[in-house]
Amino acid sequence: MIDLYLAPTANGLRAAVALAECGLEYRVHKVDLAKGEQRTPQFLALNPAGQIPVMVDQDAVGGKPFTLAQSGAIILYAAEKSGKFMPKDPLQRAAALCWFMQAATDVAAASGTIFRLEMVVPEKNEAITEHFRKRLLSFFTLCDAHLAQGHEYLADEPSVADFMLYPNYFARKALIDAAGGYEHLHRWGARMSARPGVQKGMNPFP
Ligand SMILES: N[C@@H](CCC(=O)N[C@@H](CS)C(=O)NCC(=O)O)C(=O)O
Repeated sequence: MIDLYLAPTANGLRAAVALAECGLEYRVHKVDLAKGEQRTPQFLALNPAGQIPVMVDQDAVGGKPFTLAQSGAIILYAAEKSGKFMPKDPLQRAAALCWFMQAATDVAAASGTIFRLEMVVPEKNEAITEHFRKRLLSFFTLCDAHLAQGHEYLADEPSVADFMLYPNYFARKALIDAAGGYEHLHRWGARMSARPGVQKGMNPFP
C-alpha cells in the first residue's frame, strides 16, 4: 500500500495519475495548502521542503516504508515498481525521458512561474506574466508539432512523459484554447482524459 499526500494541483495530480495508471494500490491524504498543513511538524517529517506530493510506500524493497517527494520521482518510482510505462526499447526510453524532462523542467516550470506571478507575488507585472504565458505556449507548441508527426503519445506508447505533462495541459487548457490551434495536443489530451487511470488520478477526492 502506498500513502499519497497531495493537494489537487498539477504537481499533486500527476503523482496520483502515475500510481493509478501503474495499477498500484494507494490511498490519498488531502493536504490543505491554504490552511498551511504542508508546514505542520508531521508533514515536514515526510518532506522537509514542505511541498506536496509525498508518497510513503509501506511495502518498499527491503521491507521498510520508503518516503519519496517530487512528482517526477514518484512517477519514475511507480513506473519502475510496476514495470509499466517506461519503454523497453532503449531509444524509445530515451525519447520518453526527453519529453518527460521537457514537461518537468520547461512546461511545469513555466506554468508554476505563471501561478506564482498571478497568485503569490504581491506586485503584479503584466509584461513579465505575459512573457511566461508565451514561453509556456511555446513549449506546448513543440509538443503539438511532435504529436502532429503521427505520434499518439509523446513516446509513441503511453509513458511517464504523458503523465508528467497531462496535469499541466489540463490546468492550462483555458490559456491554450484562447491561443487557438493546438489540434494535435488537444487530440492527445482527449486520448489521455479517456484513460481510466488518468480519470481516477485526476479525481483523487471524489
Ligand atoms: N518540483 C516539485 C514541486 C512541488 C510543489 O511546488 N508543490 C506545491 C504545490 S503545487 C506546494 O506544495 N506548495 C506548498 C508551499 O509552497 O507552501 C514537484 O514536482 O513535486
